[in-house]
Amino acid sequence: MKKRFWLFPVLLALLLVAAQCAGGATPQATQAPPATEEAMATEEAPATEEAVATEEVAAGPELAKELYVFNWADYIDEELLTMYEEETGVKIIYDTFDSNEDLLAKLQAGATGYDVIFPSDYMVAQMIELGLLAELDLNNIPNFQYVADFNKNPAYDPGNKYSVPYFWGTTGIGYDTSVVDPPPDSWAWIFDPEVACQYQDGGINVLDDERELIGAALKYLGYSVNDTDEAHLNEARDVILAAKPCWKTFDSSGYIDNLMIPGEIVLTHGWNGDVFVAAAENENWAYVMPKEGGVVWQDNFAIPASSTRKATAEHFINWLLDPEHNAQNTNYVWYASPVEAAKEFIDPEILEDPAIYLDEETLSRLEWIEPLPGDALAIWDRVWTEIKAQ
Ligand code: N2P
Repeated sequence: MKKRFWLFPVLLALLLVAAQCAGGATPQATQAPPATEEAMATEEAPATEEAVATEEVAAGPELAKELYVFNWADYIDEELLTMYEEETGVKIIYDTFDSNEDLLAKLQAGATGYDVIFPSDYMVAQMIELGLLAELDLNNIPNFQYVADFNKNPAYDPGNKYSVPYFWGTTGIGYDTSVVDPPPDSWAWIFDPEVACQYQDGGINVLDDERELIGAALKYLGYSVNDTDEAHLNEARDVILAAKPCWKTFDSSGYIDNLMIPGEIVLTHGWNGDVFVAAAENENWAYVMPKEGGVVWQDNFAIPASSTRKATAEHFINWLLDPEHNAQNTNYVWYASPVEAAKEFIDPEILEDPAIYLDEETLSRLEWIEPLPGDALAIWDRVWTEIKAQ
């Protein structure tokens, strides 16, 4: 974990100045009293938007004028954002991050403007521990009732006090069937230079993600993705450094586009939905879970403790959990939805794919990433720095 506490006062000062210059239109740098949300919606919204907001949410909360949403790349049907804006009059300011560690670093650096964020399982636990998340009022998120039992009440957040599931999926290998032959069945296709370097010219991408990439190398070596043994972590580093010259890119936020460009990438360490989105565009793409196993994960909606628009954030979360909105999102991103009642609106091709809605046998070969104790995290961070430095 990068410690950037020194940045906090500097950023705070900068944000305060910026907020004053822009008349408060930038992310909030200070905690506003609860009444501010109300004031923003009723006093500042243009007359027409105000009318829409009042009509649509007659029985709901007063909504803020703006909502700052911070998500993974390629992880929402942006048409839904427009629909939400049109229905409510709330303007969404949307931005993306590259990894859980990137999200955490931004919050720890004092970025207090975000209202809705999407940490994965282990990062929810880590953020709760650090006091970075606001407690949710599930009464304000009635569509939570549609979330499947499998996805509810997770070990990383018992009782869903701080998070509500967004999507869940797996991490494995995507490959271009017209080039990669025989099909990969092992992490050797990424980590054994003898195999991987055959596809060096075609192009190999790996996720630029500490827990995912070191985790995959640990799986290849027969260890757990949550291993804390320094010797094993050094071994994983050496495996990665030996294969690294065969790889073209470390990319987890723009790689879908590259999979769609002919001749750019033929083999990728990747998240299942991302590969399926590429496959919908180019049918040569396929996804496989290596025989050594891989990662199963669940990403979540959460509200930073610093958010000053909590009621609006809960309203937005509830809106996206609405079965029809949720199905529209699922049909766009090709990840499994936790919303049981959305299933009747989800494309059968997605619903019936056992690599998206996993069967028990597949699940049994997968591991969840768990939060690491501080001393182990320091070893992981050192190994990751050594990997990226060379
Ligand atoms: C979507 C990113 C999926 C997030 N592009 C994996 N946790």
